[in-house]
Amino acid sequence: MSQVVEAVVGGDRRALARLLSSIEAGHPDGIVAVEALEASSPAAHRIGVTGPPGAGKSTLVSSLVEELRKRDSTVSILAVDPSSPVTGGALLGDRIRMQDHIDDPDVFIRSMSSRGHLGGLAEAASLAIRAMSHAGFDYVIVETVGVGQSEVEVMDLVDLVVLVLTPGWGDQIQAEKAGIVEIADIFVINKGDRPGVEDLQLALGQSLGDGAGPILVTTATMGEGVVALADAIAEAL
Ligand SMILES: Nc1nc2c(ncn2[C@@H]2O[C@H](COP(=O)(O)OP(=O)(O)OP(=O)(O)O)[C@@H](O)[C@H]2O)c(=O)[nH]1
Ligand SMILES: [Mg+2]
Repeated sequence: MSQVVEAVVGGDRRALARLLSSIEAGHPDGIVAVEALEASSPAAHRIGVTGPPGAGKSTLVSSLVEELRKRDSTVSILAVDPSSPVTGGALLGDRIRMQDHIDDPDVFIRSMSSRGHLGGLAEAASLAIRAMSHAGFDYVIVETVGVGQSEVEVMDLVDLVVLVLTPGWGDQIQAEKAGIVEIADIFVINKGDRPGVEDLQLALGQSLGDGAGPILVTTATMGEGVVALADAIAEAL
């Protein structure tokens, strides 16, 4: 086993951070290390969290991490291209929201932007997710912005997809039928403190039909509904 792999398996977070940097830079050593990691360490549960810009994904992930930590699980988070047109450079916002966990050695946070990825973001994200999945964490949470095809690509790499929507998204849901909605396992209506929750519940129920995953309501800023979300995730896994 190479020194890098040994260090990452041994829980050395700086070694993991360095490995992710070399993956981002497209260094060929990255894939070699990832393959060695996969051969030597068990896989984490991989959860994708996606949805339109500003839906409250990062806030929800932060609350979810808090709940998972209460359940003694270790978590790593990959925020893929977190700078959305609505909140504009939410990378900083993400950091602030994740601040609660910054001193926790059992929570690892990494961001990856689409800028400067010649080989494509999905490819780098894929390797990063594989590396993080075999670095000794119980969960890897991947946050992506949007409901389009590139999100579907990234969400192909996780075990379970949580789609976060907000009241007012009822009409768009009809139009998005072929996108991420089809591959989501759990639906979250966040900003449950806002009007229009019932309308979206109805629209989602109608457009999804029977056999779709649960539709939950959360208010991420208050941590409301997050216990139920963690339960639904555990059940779906
Ligand atoms: N009223 C209300 N606001 C919320 C809730 N959850 C998040 N917000 C707010 O919505 C804004 C966006 O939250 P983020 O968590 O950054 O949303 P995001 O989906 O990660 O945003 P991007 O990554 O930029 O797409 C912030 O101002 C949050 O405080 C909620 O449940 N209710
Ligand atoms: Mg975010």
